[in-house]
Amino acid sequence: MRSRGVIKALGYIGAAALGLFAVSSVLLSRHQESHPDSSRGQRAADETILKKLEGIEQRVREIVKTLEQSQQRGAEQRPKEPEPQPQPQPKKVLHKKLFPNSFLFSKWGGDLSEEEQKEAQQLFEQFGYNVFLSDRLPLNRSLPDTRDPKCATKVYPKDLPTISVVLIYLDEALSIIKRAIRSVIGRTPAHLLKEIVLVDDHSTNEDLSGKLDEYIFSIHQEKPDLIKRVRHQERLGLAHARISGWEAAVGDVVAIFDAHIEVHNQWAEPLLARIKADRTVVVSPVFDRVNYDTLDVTAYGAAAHAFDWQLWCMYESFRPEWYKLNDKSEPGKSPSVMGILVADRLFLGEIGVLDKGMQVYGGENVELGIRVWTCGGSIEVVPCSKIAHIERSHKPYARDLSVPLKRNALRVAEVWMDEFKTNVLVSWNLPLENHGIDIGDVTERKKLREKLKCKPFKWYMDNVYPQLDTWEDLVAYGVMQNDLSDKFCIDQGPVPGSVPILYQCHFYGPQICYYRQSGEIYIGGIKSHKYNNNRCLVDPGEGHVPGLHDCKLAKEKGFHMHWNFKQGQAVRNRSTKRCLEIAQGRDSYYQLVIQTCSGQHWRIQHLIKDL
Ligand SMILES: *[C@@H]1O[C@H](CO)[C@@H](O)[C@H](O)[C@H]1NC(C)=O
Ligand SMILES: *[C@@H]1O[C@H](CO)[C@@H](O)[C@H](O)[C@H]1NC(C)=O
Ligand SMILES: [Mn+2]
Repeated sequence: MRSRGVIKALGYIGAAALGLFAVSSVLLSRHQESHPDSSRGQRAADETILKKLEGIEQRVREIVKTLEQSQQRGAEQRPKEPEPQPQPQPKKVLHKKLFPNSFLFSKWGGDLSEEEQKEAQQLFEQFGYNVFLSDRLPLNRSLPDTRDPKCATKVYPKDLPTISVVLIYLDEALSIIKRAIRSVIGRTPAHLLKEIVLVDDHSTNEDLSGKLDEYIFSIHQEKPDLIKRVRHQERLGLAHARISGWEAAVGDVVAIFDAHIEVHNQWAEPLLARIKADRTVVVSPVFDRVNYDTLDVTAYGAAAHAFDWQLWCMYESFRPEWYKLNDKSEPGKSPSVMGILVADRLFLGEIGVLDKGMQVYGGENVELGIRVWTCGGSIEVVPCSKIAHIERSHKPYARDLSVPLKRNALRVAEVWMDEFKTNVLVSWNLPLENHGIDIGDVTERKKLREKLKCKPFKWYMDNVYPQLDTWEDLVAYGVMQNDLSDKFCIDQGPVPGSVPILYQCHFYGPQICYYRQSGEIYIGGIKSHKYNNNRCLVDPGEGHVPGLHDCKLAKEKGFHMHWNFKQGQAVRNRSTKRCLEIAQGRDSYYQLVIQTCSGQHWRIQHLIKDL
């Protein structure tokens, strides 16, 4: 009786843990933008998952222990808690922590009164960063010089192009925008700063009208007409907002930034010098991270800006040539920009600025990257130019950013990716035909591509972004279901772990499978980059438990990892004569097993080539 109760509890919590994993893996992919470099970021993400699961395991162990103890003790009295010892009175008043689980207070705010905590937490939830603290820091606070030491010794020409700085915002905190303006004025040579263009994509907080007007008025006492304003009467989305900032700008060069930034000393000169030397280069500064809770600056090294097949942006190493230079102050070529971009104003216009058909958030930066490279320009990240950028805990555009990103990514694929557009559909687990998502009208963008005589996407893959895996021999993808039970799907199973399972279908990442021409079956995702490893279904050769192992490792160890499969037929390895099947365990639930083929049939959701 007793052990059964415990097992039930375990089973239930195990399922909850799996559910949590499904959700957390989805959430994590959403935050890739924030990671300093892809591999480091991914590792950190994996570690977070591991920690979470370890935490859950620990909880399970504790619960099991408690259950056992309480059952052993039966009606016995619980041992008495030790009497609390009188504590020496601290001199400082200690306030109760009202939000012990809020990320805002994990490192900050220990000395806040309860009233202050409430205010700070409310502002944090509204804006995604510490507005309470921002309101109390000087607008002209100094920032640490995080550049490579060589940068400070560089000398730039005096006669550089002028620059218009466009700050885009949507419901940003007033003090954050003021600090951005203050830093741009204070740290850009006055003869180069043509103007600051504020673009308000229809914010709703009232601070951003009256009080911001007052601040601008005070700046105009000293620098008349330095600040221009563009206000949208309805929300147009990030791409559109950026375009309207470009349209309002008149400087030789336009810099399009988020408004939750502060520029570092000498941020503009290296960018302007690069554009003066070659007007077809679109450049990006390097962002340092401003932590959303403490507003401290964490230095980031320079890295290329890139993306995966879903078009989430991410950091990536530069091409090998950059490392051979052995000079961290030198600009590096980059497949794309992350959103912050600086370009010759007229050149940006000639190649089509940004795609006005993009909605809400995401994808427009990748579209720009591919377009610049394939239509005659290039993109560079310039290490001597640094911007401190707040990584918000959440973004205001949409609760689930994957919805607009998916739609915008399909647009990019349709216009720019030729035969590789399949990969975007595959990565979002959409069918190749009739995916049912309205991507808007793309005829103008297709015409633009023709007019500019842009190179094919294959050229971009070969020459600009060879780290991206072409997925050329992929034949099928999606969830895999067995004829005998269509409520259940193959699932990667507990993580960490190496045993795939059968689990109620939820259609999230952990259940998506990929079948390659080589006979490999991946479970729980496919990596976009050649340097990352996938996890392959393996027949361990003995016993009935299937395995799921890093494919490269499995190959080295000589595991049986090649499967014959046709739609609606068996999944089988001919040489071992065994099949992936399902069988009822002692508890009468179906389990995933490897056994002598009994004629079971599998279906995979989508086919790329006929199977
Ligand atoms: C900020 O401005 C104040 C008042 O103008 C000035 O006294 C102070 O030195 C400035 N601080 C920095 C770091 O520039
Ligand atoms: C079955 O497994 C063996 C050993 O891994 C492998 O050499 C063989 O190619 C597999 N059979 C098929 C049809 O993939
Ligand atoms: Mn941002």
